[in-house]
Amino acid sequence: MEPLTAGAIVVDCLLGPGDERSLADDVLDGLTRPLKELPPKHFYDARGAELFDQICELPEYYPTRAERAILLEHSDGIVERTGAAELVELGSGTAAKTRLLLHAMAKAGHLRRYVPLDVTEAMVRETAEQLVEELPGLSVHGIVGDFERHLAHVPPAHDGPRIVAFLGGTIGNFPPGSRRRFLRAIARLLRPGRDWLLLGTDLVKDPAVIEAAYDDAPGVTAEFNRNVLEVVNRELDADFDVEAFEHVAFFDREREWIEMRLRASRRMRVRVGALGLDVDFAPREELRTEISAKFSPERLRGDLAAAGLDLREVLTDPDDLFALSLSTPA
Ligand code: SAH
Ligand code: AVI
Repeated sequence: MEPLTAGAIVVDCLLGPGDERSLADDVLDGLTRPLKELPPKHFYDARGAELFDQICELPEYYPTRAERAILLEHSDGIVERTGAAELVELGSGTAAKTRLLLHAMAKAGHLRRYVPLDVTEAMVRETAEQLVEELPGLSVHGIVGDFERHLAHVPPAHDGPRIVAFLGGTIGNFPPGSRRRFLRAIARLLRPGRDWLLLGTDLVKDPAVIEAAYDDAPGVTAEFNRNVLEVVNRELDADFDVEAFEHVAFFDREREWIEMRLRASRRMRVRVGALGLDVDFAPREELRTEISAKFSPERLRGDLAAAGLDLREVLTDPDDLFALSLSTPA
């Protein structure tokens, strides 16, 4: 176990230059299916991360504001209930909301270590540097990695209790089976009787409100969506005509998730040079780029139970838009 030195930063980089393999596999797998699909983790290059930040500021995109409101109201209570000395965060991004929790931990006098894990290296490094400046006594062990492949690299816990946080509703970006499998993998990181999962989930609500959040008037989400094609062009030497794809977002009432798709405006043949692959699009053919599941209390409880987790507390914002839940290993 590494010593905890206040102000120290360690960053493990698990995504080497050869990691475009993961994108190559996903493109080969996803673009040769009858319903073409790409996993959402490829949105987040530097431009994608910047666009996501802009999305979080949009009036239509309520999840960030609602989750922040919950943390503003309840961070002290979460820290008191859990006694957490460490915070591990999956898909940490800029840790904008996480700061509220870290400050509450510092105020309670038990903040020791923050472990952010994200695919975007610059965000992990910049966040680590800002936080050790901001919070004297904190050490940061950052991980640049894929939370689906690299959970085993989360360092062992020190003495005190720890929270594993998965915020923003990112759990909703998994399809149902993988979602439960992933929650089970998180549960294995938690020591019974000591550690907690803090999970952010967007709640089921009026479909019009959800659809507006994923199809904002200025078109930022549309640009975020199309950016994944820029990533494939750059990383895999492809020739997508990015502007020829239209942003589509619709709420699937039966599955209770929103889907983002990119619709080809005309017939197209796209060359993916690095794979020697030609991909044909029929006019109006769609490529699914993201699902974002919305949760009812039953879905939340069911998913957690299936992963061996006991739901202990659910906190919501005043408008009941979003939920933060605390769970422990069953
Ligand atoms: N937690 C932040 C950011 C959410 S955006 C918030 O609540 O605002 C989703 C974040 O998860 C991005 O920072 C993205 O880079 C990261 N991410 C997406 N897929 C990932 C994966 N497979 N492994 C690690 N990080 C991932
Ligand atoms: C990161 N994730 C939870 C966001 C979401 O709402 O599903 C990503 C996003 N997609 C479009 N807008 C934001």
